Amino acid sequence: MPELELVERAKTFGARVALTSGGQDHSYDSLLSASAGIAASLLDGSTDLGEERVAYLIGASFEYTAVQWGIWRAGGIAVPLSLSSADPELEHVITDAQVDRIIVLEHSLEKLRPLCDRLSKPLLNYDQLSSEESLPLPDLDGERRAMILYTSGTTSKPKGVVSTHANIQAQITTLVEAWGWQSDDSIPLFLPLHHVHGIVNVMSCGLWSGARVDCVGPFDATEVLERVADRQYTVFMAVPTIYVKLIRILEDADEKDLARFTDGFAQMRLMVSGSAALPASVHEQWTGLTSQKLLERYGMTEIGMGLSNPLHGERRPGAVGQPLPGVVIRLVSESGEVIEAEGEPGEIQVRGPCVFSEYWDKPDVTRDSFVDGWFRTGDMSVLEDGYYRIMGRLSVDIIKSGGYKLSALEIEATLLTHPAIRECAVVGLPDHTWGEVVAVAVVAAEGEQVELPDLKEWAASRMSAYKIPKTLLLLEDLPKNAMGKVTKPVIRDLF
Ligand code: MLC
Ligand code: AMP
Repeated sequence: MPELELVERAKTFGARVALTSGGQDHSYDSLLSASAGIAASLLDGSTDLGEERVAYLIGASFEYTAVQWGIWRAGGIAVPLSLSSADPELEHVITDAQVDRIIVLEHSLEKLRPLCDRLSKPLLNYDQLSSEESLPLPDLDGERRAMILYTSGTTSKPKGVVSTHANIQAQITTLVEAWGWQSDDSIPLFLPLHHVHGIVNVMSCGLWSGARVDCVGPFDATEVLERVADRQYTVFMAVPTIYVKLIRILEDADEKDLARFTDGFAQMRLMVSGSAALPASVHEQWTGLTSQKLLERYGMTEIGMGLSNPLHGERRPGAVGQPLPGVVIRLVSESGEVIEAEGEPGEIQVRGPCVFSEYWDKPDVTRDSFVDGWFRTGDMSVLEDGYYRIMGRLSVDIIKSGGYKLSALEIEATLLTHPAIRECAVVGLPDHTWGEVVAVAVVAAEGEQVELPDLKEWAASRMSAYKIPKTLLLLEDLPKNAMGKVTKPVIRDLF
């Protein structure tokens, strides 16, 4: 019985370089043997992990991929943890997904030990995982659940998005086809590996194709630019914030460096932007500097990628193009009518093999997220001259900052545990670099003071840095509407 197609394909790429990590090239053969060793070690004599949830906190590296493939090959569900999470956020994922074991590299053991001890979860050291033994691995069909990614929504705490192997394969193959991935491609990986952008679009598409994925580490503009100047890459994928940050550096660079960097970008065959709206002005500035026309696409953890500008043909600034192969899209009006005409806005709803199977352990939320088999994205869009344009989200409580999706409700719930805060409302303010930045309006408790620097310090051990409010407004009362609900658009205008 064959293994996953991703793994079967890797066998045909053999000695080619799969990943560059820690200054070393690693072949597809070594990825296969390391992941088989990890699978055998996790199985520890059993024949199938039977969808056991195994979490791991590992940065982009050969080891990350070996662990992900090892869990998959042993029949488990991979639960990647975020390197930027604070302990309460890690605890939520570990307990919500009912994770049984957690894998880390040696240097992260101490960081996770207290939490794992408190939760009575075994913490495994990668170095001690590998087994030389070659065991028969279980048969996996496409419907087996493969991965849980946590994403914020309109519920307070992040929900686990469950994808099957068939979902992930569909998410990969649609992009390989649409964007012409080839085995001679080479791509830098500097995005976080607990979200689809880094995991599917960059890493898995690259490995599916026999290409080279260069694990750069957390985004460092200077490091990335030097590697680009070395003409190491054919494909580049990033969120809009990264393009804004790179533009700033290119504009300040001296003539010689500017030429090195822009030549490196100009010779690539494809540069993609997504995860948040790419302002048309940034699109045009990038073309002016590098002569590359960015390809903007639209996606979501629950569906992988849904809409894309074309590889060949017009890449329209401010638009996200058309449905990817195998993805079916419709727009639905507020009153539930399917919109047929151009120019009329509606909610994007999606069908297709790429659409996730369920929210982990949340059957009611899963049911409410679908209508007649269509997944409701909560994003508004309009079709104009054959291309979709994203207009924004239905909920004011969803914020996108630096490409991360944040729940205002989750941040509020944490801030409300601060003893000096009586009431608060979190909103996203438009920002050129970050897309949106988190801002909070606070009503202090009787006789208390709330100041931003103290609040930031207090929040640092409770939430990821990108969720921490960057702006604070003290109010006597939060503005409410006639129904007694906090009026966030009004609050946003007060900043
Ligand atoms: C960090 N900072 C922020 C911030 N994030 N300030 C405002 N808003 C934010 N969101 C501040 C820090 O506090 C710090 O401040 C300074 O910026 C540098 O922090 P950093 O963490 O070093 O930032 P940097 O490395 O530059 O991070 C930027 C980034 C990162 C763009 C590389 O945010 C990132 O990797 N984003 C990608 C997220 C992603 O992959 N999303 C995809 C989700 S999947 P100070 O004062 O301490 O210096 C999805 C589906 C799809 O969306 O369609 O793809
Ligand atoms: P996530 O839940 O992190 O996967 O984020 C998915 C959300 O990112 C979508 O629902 C959109 O709101 C947003 N998004 C992704 N790509 C784009 C894009 N090109 N333009 C605007 N918004 C986008």
